[in-house]
Amino acid sequence: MNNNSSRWDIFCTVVDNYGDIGVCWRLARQLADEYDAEIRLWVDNLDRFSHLCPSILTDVDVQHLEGMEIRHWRPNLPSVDAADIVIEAFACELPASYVKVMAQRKIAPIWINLEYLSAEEWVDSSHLLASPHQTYPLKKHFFFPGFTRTTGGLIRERDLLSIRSTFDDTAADKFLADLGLPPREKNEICVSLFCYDNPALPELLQAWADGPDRIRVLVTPGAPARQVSEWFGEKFSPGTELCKNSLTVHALPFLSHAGYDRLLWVCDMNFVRGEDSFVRAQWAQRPFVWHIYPQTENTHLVKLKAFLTRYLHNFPESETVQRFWHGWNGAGELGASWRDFVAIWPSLELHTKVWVGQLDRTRNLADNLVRFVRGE
Ligand code: TRH
Repeated sequence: MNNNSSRWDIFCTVVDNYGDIGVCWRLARQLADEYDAEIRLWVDNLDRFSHLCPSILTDVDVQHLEGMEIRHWRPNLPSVDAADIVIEAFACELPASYVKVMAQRKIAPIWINLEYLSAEEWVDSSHLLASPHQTYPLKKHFFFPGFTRTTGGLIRERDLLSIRSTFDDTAADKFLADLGLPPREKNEICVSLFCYDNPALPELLQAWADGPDRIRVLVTPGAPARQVSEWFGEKFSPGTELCKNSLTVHALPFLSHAGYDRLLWVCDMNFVRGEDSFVRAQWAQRPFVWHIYPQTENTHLVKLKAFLTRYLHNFPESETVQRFWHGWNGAGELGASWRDFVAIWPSLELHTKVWVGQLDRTRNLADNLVRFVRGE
């Protein structure tokens, strides 16, 4: 960034799970690493943050990490000055005292509300809309991540795709060995599993166990590991391996962001969820299946459909993907659709690479934010 002195405050509340802090942490690091931004990251739940970043101290109010200042965001914010750029992640609502300080600055900060990711069409026309504050001479801008050039784009670090392209079989086997896992074998399908509690999972485990293909499933902790444990009727903690007919499952520990990326690169297919893992699965350039964050009144199914429409544009076997993804999201039978889905794996992989090539041509979220701040 030209104006190296730009100071950014990023405010993040952890609503649930890992996505809110996952996105904020990733974005903060990229802005600091690639744009020399001076970052102060405010997080209301350091315990959750420490899952993603074990070096976070959970009992201090101020700490410095990777060139950033991390603040525990408590109900009573200490008196601080306002930054040049203020990001309120996912409408988390800034403390009133902080907004007042923003208004007292000679030059008003650039105030951005970073929104959730959606592929719906209205996002393009809502991106960068502004709303004036009711009391102060401040304006909040709505910044929408997205899949087109007229949105804020997706988080993608500058070197991500080149690092991904040099990740070869040797690197993959080393990654697996470091996790205590056997190397990949040619005649088996390797799958990573990260999802919410999913009523369709037992049916899929059964299809995997009964099917003709050998399947190795690398299971992330939390809901997926719990469900796999129930299905087998066995304890399933990190390091455990369980088998049933064609199916072998391994329980993983919670990985770092870099480790989780590599997991996605190692596997032939990735089951992902929420927002951030869903985006990372795309950068992995492998077929993936999205368990979308469930919302009331099935709003999430509209978002699911919007994404599928974009992703599967011009893909001749789109119906097979639609059927499997809808079944996985409780909007249809999963039934025999696994067999059909796995049968189109080679063409879906090629299609996913083309899709990622297209996404890569849209600028990434951090870059778009910086350009917006510079007025470009
Ligand atoms: O955890 P998520 O479901 O998060 C969210 C929240 O539910 C949030 O409230 C919702 O609004 C949002 O989704 C859409 O899924 P997500 O977004 O994929 O975040 C998971 C994060 O955890 C992501 O940054 C990847 C990271 N992760 C690791 O770093 N290591 C791991 O081993 C795993 C399994 C995940």
